[in-house]
Amino acid sequence: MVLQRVIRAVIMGPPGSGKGTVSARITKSFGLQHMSSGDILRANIKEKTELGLLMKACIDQGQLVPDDIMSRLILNDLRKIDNSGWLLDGFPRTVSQAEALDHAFSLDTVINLNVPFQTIKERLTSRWTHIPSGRVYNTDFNPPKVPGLDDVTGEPLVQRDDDRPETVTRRLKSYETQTEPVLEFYRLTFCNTRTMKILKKAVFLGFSSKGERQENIPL
Ligand code: G5P
Ligand code: MG
Repeated sequence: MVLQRVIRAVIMGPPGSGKGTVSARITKSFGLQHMSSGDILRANIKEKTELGLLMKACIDQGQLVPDDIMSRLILNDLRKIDNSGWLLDGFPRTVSQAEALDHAFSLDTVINLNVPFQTIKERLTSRWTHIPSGRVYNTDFNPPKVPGLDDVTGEPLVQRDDDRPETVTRRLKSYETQTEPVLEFYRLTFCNTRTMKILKKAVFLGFSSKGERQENIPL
């Protein structure tokens, strides 16, 4: 029996940077489950669940959903697919969410999409979405086969309520103030893990943790 390694990863980047688009490609290539916090919230809004009704105004105004609600929602869903590899898109978005995830699961990697804000604004004005599946199109970059219709189901595509220019500006602002610090959180977390690996290897090879030759140890 071949044991497959379970990969757990996060994809980050400003609103409209291409997280959904890139995730679809990565999850297909690596056989991972794609979990998008935004898609989960939009499905709740569409189904008019209690959560969806409560959160709609928040999302439409470009504000973040409260941390405790979001962390509980995503961590519960992740526990249900505990044995599978997954790629998280849109979560965590604050340091508090990153800490909650860190307590529950250990990550293999964090991918960051770095796209200039002006490019994002242009992309979002021409984005069309199939809400039930989360599939995204762009009239310039990847248009649907039939204009206005989803390639798989043939159902109508819509423009997201939070893609209005003034809401996009608010989402980008919230990204700068609340989500960019998460990148620093991961830089420090991964840097510490890497340091621990170096130290463990140093001890294994007979070097002291302060040994001068640490830089020679292959990582
Ligand atoms: P979402 O749904 O997580 P955002 O704002 O993080 O929303 P969004 O808008 O879904 O991110 P994306 O997934 O990063 O963007 O980008 P995309 O849809 O794949 O691509 C954007 C466009 O660019 C598309 O038209 C695509 O075709 C095109 N494109 C992609 N790649 C390229 C490329 O390489 N070249 C070109 N030319 N075009 C390309 O969250 C929504 C709301 O839910 C709440 C918040 O209110 C949030 O605002 N929320 C949370 N609140 C609190 N905590 C959380 N963890 C939350 N998660 C969601
Ligand atoms: Mg998305």
